Amino acid sequence: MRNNLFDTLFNGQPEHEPCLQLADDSIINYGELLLESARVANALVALGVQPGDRVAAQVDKNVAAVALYLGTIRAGAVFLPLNTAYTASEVEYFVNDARPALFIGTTEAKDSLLPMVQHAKSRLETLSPDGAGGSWPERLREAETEFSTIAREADDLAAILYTSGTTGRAKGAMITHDNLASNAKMLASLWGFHKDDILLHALPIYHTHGLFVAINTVMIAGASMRFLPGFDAKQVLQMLPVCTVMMGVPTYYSRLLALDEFNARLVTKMRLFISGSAPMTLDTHKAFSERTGMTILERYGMTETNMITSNPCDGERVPGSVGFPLPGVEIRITNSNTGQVCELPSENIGMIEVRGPNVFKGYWRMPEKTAEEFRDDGFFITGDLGMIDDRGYLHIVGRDKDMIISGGYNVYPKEIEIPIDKLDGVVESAVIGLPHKDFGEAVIAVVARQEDSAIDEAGIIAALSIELAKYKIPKRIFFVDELPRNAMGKIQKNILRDNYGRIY
Ligand code: MCA
Ligand code: AMP
Repeated sequence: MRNNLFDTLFNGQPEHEPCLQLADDSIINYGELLLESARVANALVALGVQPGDRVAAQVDKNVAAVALYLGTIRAGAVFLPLNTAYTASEVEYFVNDARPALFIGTTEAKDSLLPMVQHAKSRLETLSPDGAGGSWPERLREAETEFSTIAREADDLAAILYTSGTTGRAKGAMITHDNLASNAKMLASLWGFHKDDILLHALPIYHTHGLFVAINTVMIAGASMRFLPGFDAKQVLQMLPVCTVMMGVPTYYSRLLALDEFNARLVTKMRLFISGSAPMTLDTHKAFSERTGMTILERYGMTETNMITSNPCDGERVPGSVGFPLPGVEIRITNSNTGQVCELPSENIGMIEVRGPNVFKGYWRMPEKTAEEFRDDGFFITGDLGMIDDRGYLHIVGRDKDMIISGGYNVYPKEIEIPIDKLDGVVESAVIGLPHKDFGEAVIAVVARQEDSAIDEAGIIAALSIELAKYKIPKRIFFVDELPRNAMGKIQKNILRDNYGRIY
């Protein structure tokens, strides 16, 4: 198949119909996005960006960022979005690993970005928080508004999204045009998206959830979005009455429920609330149904696989379950020790594995890591533990990977343990996730320090803040004389979780 994702998304959309409606009520219609994405594609070509080259973007959420995504795809280049919370040292790793031909960063970060971007022989352009200022809009002003979209093969790369790993070293998930096109088509149909739908979009757009699940699904259906700069519960309350669908991480829903003003009257136009990226508690599900009379639809996905399963739109949505595999997607449960496939239907708990057009091509320049995470028959090993009940609903019951999900963001303990262990006065550390009312799980560090060391919680947090994004910084640090180990010498994080789980 030769078809650029861009053409799939824009196929037949009436140009005068709205696509984005901003918080100030201004509307960007499909036609304008078509022109803006052409400008972006032309500007990229003028800078020498070739099909297959990476275009990295660490920018705020605005219309220019959406056009940058669409224009990059249109030019056949590979979009590489980066969380604006990443520090310069985190970004340096991505730049050196991905070697983007172009890096678009915020105007504020220009001075810290320029040396590393130049060192990687890349080029820096800047974009202001509102998307109107910086060197990038200057370039776009000179660009033509027509562009003949570059044809791509189904398995050509459309995007690389970095995802942290157990070793603390982030891996670039290579996502193809067909991965995204097939998932968007499937989700739009499964969730019944139509052109009159208005999605309340409060998610960040540098991860799968806000970028692909939200934007691609809306666009392929010719629907529109209320495009908010971020999640602000009060602002969301004001927008709910004019929207028909909302997507969010569980924290969004628990924050809404914390507001007394959130009630059924505000959601009379809403037809669907979707949650994912992290487990939603039964309490939140229940409180939400009681307050609104609606059941949240929970779905399950990963950066590497896009969306894997979803509860039905028409049919029973089972709280605590993530539903059925999307059409065309296969899942199975295997024994996490032996890899043997569990017979279905089965209530055995094991590793969730997935195969289908949604599953990524592999990790960027990490063939061994890619091979480790795929079975010979093409199934991808998710690292999530689950079981399929006798009605075919998948339930996620835990994780085989040592990962914490805080407010929908994944954090791997190693990323934090490595910099803590490097500090003077620290013997070793263990990072764990503990239940947290707002973020679902919170990052907590337990540190064994040298006897004479004066290092304290504030000192460690200050040191980490230079290196790590804020959401990875431990919410608390506890000190111990030594960390508990088993007979094999492995730190027993379960004991730490039990000890501190009670007092957090
Ligand atoms: C902000 N902080 C956090 C988080 N977010 N700490 C831990 N976990 C977080 N997620 C820090 C802030 O920097 C701040 O630090 C303090 O916590 C309180 O900030 P607050 O104002 O409450 O935060 P916020 O700006 O309101 O952000 C919270 C948020 C945000 C709205 C829940 O984290 C968010 O939008 N999360 C969505 C993540 C997401 O899109 N995930 C999808 C990944 P200080 O006090 O020191 O300043 S894609 C995925 O997972 C797969 C594919 C899937 O299935 O979807
Ligand atoms: P990411 O690496 O950011 O793509 O996050 C993917 C991980 O988020 C999955 O491997 C799951 O552990 C988790 N996840 C996503 N959706 C759900 C959900 N509905 N329930 C529980 N965990 C989820």
